[in-house]
Amino acid sequence: MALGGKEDRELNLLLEGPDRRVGRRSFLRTAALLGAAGAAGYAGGTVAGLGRDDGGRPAAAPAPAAPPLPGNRRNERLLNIYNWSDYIDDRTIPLFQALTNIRVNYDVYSSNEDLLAKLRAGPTDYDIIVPTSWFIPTYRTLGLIEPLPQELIPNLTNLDREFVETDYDPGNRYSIPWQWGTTGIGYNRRRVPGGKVDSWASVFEPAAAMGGHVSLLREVTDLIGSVLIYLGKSPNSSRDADLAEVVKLLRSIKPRLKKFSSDTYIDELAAGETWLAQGWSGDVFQSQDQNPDVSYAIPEEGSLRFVDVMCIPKGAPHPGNAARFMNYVLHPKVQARISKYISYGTPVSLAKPLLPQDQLSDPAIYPPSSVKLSIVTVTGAKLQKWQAAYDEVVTG
Ligand code: N2P
Repeated sequence: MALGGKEDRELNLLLEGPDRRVGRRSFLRTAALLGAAGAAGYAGGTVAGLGRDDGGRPAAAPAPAAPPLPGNRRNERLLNIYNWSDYIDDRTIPLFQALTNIRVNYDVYSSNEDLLAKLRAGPTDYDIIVPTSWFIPTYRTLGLIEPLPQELIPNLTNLDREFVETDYDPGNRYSIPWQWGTTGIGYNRRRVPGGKVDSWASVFEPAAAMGGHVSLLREVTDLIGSVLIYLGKSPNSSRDADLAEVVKLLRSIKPRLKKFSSDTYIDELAAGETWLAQGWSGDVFQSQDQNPDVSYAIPEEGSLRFVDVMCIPKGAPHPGNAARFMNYVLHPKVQARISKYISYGTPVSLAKPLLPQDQLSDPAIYPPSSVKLSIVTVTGAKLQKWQAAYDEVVTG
């Protein structure tokens, strides 16, 4: 039975169950439609360079003043989100917009380096960014993020303890987890030797027959960290000799690679153009949804585990609206909807009863503690060294 009042309406919206997963292309279509609806239906202007729907048109005449929302620097019912590509379902933004009458501009990137470079280049209008947790000390040192208005985020209490008691941001003063995952290998079972992959050797010393069908991540930390693990070094090494070995190995295999990619590999794996891709767990499952020959492996040498976290850039125009979105995302039903769709791990265990059993029991999504997973930390001189090693290989 449909419920009536405002609170009931909010409940109805939250209660909408996890939706089916649809491909990224359908999401983009949905987003375009929503953009049009947003432009017609919501108060507030447009944000240069951020809107997916302004298309260069002049901003519409201001709508009649809506009651101000506390906590913002600009009195606008707007929220500018900058998140990873392929990292959200197709319902969360529309439902949040309908629930709050806050219009969302949603923009995407596909590597921490791209995100950090954009933030370092000067002020942006983003209200939420989602770097990987191991970059938080760097963002703090550079003064690029501000404390969260926790009083507007009561659902913080839903977070699992391990995502609260962290070394990068104890107590979530600056960051709230979005989702977490692992780095591994997506592969096409019909194409790889023996139909199975269990070692980093498959991508870091690919068989000649795989030539032109292998891709590696366009992401400094994952690329350098995983090769260090493969070489038997510490995944956190910044020793010059270790990094020289990493560069040597990657340079030697570069002619066999199709490309470095941290986004297009999803479709390329699905299309059967790429047979082996270093990739992130949920991304590979999204590929598998389109092509059942695709599998995901966490190599036996071990790998990396990451948590991507929502932060508010310093001086953001709408920190209050950012907090309202963070609070919404921490609701178990919303967590379940996102997690089900993108196949990454949720930091809110209360969402787990709402997830399909096959996802919960999949060791590739929720790996048992026996799987060797490391967390890297990248700050200061080490970040520069890793970046230099990466540049030598990827751009050199
Ligand atoms: C989403 C990839 C996010 C994981 N496509 C990388 N931290």
